[in-house]
Amino acid sequence: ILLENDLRKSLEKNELHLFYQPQISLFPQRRIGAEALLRWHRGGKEWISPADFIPLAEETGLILPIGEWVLRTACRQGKSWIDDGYEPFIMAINLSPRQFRQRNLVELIRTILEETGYPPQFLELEITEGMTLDVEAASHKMKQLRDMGVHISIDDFGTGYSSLHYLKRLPISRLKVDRSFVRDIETDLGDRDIVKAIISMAHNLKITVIAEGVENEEQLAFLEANACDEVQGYLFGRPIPADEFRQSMDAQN
Ligand code: G
Ligand code: G
Ligand code: MN
Ligand code: NA
Repeated sequence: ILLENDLRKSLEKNELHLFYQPQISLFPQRRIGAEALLRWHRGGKEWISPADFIPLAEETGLILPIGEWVLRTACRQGKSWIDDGYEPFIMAINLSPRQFRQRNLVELIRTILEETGYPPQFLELEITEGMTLDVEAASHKMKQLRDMGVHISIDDFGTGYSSLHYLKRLPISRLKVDRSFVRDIETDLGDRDIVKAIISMAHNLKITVIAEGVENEEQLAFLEANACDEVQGYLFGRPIPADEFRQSMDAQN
């Protein structure tokens, strides 16, 4: 109860923050995007991971105003970087199942894009596998977003109801290989085979593959050798606040 009330007030008290983590293409190696990751600075004291409050936000419906804040804040931030002369890159935003199912999602996104001036072709919505069970409804919604220029990716790929059927039917730009398959990729033959299979399947469907949770050079070498397109992980950068992210862009140029 306490947590719910606190969470409800987090928005008006400006306790929610977005951190940004770089996404890197491998051929050639360069920054092509950033994932916006939500953080709650509860009471201005402790930092709480979304893993610990998104479930509550989903249950209570608070995910809708919070999710709207995330979308607006990330697009506004992305636009300000573009206005400052940085080359545009993909801004990837996580959508929870309830958010994806919300009736006015397409209109909401259209409004936020217009309001912020953020270019739709640089927006990507990450959705997790489990939420696309109703392929018809999901497909209809994704196509409307796709028609606006917005990209859709499947997050945590491999952990949910992987179905080749929906991959083929949904307009998906990217698969994000879950970091649980990347963690032991140097030693676990099963994981190596799974990652190779995901990459070749995705490429057959003309879908780009990004591997999450890349932490060391050995993992990177395996992914490069197997033609993974892109990577994200601590090896290239942790999620950091917007001002630090900007500094990291300056350092690269
Ligand atoms: O950044 P971290 O590893 O703590 O994120 C934990 C989980 O929270 C991840 O599954 C991530 O997808 C999710 N998450 C991060 N930011 C958001 C957000 O803005 N909205 C939603 N729905 N989930 C998020
Ligand atoms: O579910 P989703 O893929 O959105 O979750 C992304 C989460 O993964 C973020 O919360 C981020 O903090 C975390 N993360 C990003 N890179 C790494 C990494 O290299 N190693 C680990 N262990 N976690 C990572
Ligand atoms: Mn994600
Ligand atoms: Na993930």
